[in-house]
Amino acid sequence: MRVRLVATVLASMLMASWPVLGAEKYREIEVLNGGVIRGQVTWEGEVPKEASTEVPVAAAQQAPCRCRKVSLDRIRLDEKTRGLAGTIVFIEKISAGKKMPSPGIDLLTGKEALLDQVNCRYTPDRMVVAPGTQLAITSSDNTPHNVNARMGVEQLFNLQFANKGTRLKDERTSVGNKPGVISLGCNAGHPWMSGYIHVVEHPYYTVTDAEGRFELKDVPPGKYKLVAWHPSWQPRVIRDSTGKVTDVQYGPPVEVSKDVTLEAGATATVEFTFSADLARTKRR
Ligand SMILES: [Cu+2]
Repeated sequence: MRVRLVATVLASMLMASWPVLGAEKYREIEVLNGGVIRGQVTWEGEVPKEASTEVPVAAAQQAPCRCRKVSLDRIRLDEKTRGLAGTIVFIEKISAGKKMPSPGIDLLTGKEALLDQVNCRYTPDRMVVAPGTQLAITSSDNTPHNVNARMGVEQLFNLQFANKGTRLKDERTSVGNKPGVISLGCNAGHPWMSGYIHVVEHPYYTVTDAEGRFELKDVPPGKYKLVAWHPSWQPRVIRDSTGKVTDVQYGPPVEVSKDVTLEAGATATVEFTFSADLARTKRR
């Protein structure tokens, strides 16, 4: 098992300027003898307290829910199975396989990618889309927001939402053509707001369900590296001298990878284990 922390500034800069030339482009083929890769992502040991820090919300920042506190909600655990929900699982490199959904489709749901802001959270807060996706973005909150989208050090867009129901109906916002992970944040007084959009070139991406289980179908036989990606669970909450929360700094996402060999028409099972130590010991 290999572990790495991604999204360091240096790596992001390198990726941002790395030429795509020479990279093998994904080919769509008819998968006749495909197999299934399935498994579960589980959490081992204690859940760090920071993962569910409750951030007090000042009156002026409150959404229609009038919530006084917002949980950072970084670890979504099924108590019974210890399964970790919301982990994105994907094949790292694959040259050919099933059809890639059109730009604009969220690969995790199979539906149109629509980003909403609900009770001062991005909904959904994890998406996977094709390059060239024109994203629909709206706000259901009766409070000002902005969606500040960055890939590494590059700002892709920064949209203002003055009030409830602000829907860019006919307008769409491009996620660009560069593969990578876009992080979303709000600078309008909601520093805990956090979301991630993976821009990807092949369709073998999925997300773990409430019990941490995942399944990738129609995978051509072969040897692959399977990756489990989590947005990290140890935020730093910054307060001013009066105790008011001024910033929430999330750590770099955590990736765990495993090698898997899939025979034609077979099912391969891969189990991932995440734990608090993973980020602490492997941080660089
Ligand atoms: Cu906001």
